[in-house]
Amino acid sequence: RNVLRIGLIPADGIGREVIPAARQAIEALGSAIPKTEFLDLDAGFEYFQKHGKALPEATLQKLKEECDCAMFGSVSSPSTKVAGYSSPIVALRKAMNLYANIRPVVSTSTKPEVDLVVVRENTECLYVKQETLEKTADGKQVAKATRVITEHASKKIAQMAFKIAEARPRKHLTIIHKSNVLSITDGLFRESVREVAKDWPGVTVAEQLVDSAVYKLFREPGVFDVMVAPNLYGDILSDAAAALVGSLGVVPSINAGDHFVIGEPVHGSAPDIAGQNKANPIASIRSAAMMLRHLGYDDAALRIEKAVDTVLVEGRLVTPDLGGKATTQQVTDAVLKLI
Ligand code: NAD
Ligand code: K
Ligand code: MN
Repeated sequence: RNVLRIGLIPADGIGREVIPAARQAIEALGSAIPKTEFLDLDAGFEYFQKHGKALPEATLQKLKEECDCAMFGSVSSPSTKVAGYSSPIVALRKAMNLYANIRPVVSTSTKPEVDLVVVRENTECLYVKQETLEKTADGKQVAKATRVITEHASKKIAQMAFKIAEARPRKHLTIIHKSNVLSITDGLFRESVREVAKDWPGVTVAEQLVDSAVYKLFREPGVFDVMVAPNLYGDILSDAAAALVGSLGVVPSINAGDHFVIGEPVHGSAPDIAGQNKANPIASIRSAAMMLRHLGYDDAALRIEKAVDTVLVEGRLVTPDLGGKATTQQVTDAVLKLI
C-alpha cells in the first residue's frame, strides 16, 4: 500500500489537545511508514449540542470507506440523561465490530513491577445500554439494565487474549469474572474462555473474581500478565491499573476488530484540566504506536515507544499528572525529537 489514510476523531475536552500530538508523532516517522493522509472527522458531545448527532453518518462512512485506521480522543458524556444523546465511541466500537479493547499497562523502569495487558471485551455486557425505568404499583421507580454476554463474543475476545498472551514471555492469562454471583452471564464468559484455552496449551490459565482481582492488583501487580474481562470489569480494572503506573495519561489502547483498528487513550475528556495545555499526550502517542503495530508497522511503533520511554525515564519533561511542569506541546516536542 502506498498511502496510509488515518481518520482523526479528537471529539471533546483534552481529546482535542492530545490527538494533534499523536498526529505529530506519526508525521515524525517520515519514510518509516507509507505516505500518510489525515482525515478530520466529527463526533462528540459538543458536536451533538450543535448538530443533534454525536456520531454523524459521514464519520462512520468515511471510516469504513476511506480510512485504513483511526485515532479517537475522548468524549464528554454527561452523567444525566440527555434526550437523543448516546456515546459515539461506544457506538463506533459496536458499528465497526471492534470487539477487543487492548490496554497494556506498564510501569516506567528497567525492571517494571507492573507489566500487564487488560484485554477487554468491547461490544456487549452492560454496554448494550438497554435500560428501562418502570414504576411499582405504589409509584416508586425501578431502573433495570440488561447485561448481555454471548458465547460468540466471549470466544472472540478469548482468542485475542490468548494470542497476546502467547506472544509474551510469561504466557499467562487470568480470566476475570464474578461467576460466584452471576453464574449464568459471567459463568458463560468463564466457560467460553476455558473452552478456547484448549487451543492454547502453551499459555497457563488462572482466574480471579473481579473484586479480589483489584485487591491483588494493588498488592501484588506482578502476578498478572494478560487479564481477559467482560466489558465493564475491563473498563474499571484498566483505570485501576493506570493508577499503579502513575497516571491515566500514559495508558494507551486500541479498539481492534478483524478488519479495522482505532487507537485511543484509555482516559476520558478530563474536564478538570481541558483547555489548559497540561494534558499528558503520552497515552495518545502510545496509542498511535499500538495502532501502527496492529497494521504491521512494528519498527515505526518501536521508534515511537522508545522515544516515549526515554522521555519518561529521564522524567524532566513531564506534565503535572506525573509531577512535572511541562505542557502538552513541550512533552510532545521532546518525544518528536527522539523519533
Ligand atoms: P477522565 O479519564 O477524563 O479523568 C480522570 C482523571 O484523570 C482526571 O483528574 C483527569 O484530569 C486525569 N487525566 C485523564 N487523562 C489525563 C491526561 N491525558 N493527562 C493528565 N491527566 C489526565 O475520567 P472522568 O473524569 O471520569 O470523565 C470525564 C469525562 O470523560 C466524562 O464525561 C466521561 O463520560 C468521559 N469519558 C470518556 C471516555 C472515552 O472517550 N472513551 C472514557 C472515560 C471517560
Ligand atoms: K478515550
Ligand atoms: Mn474508562
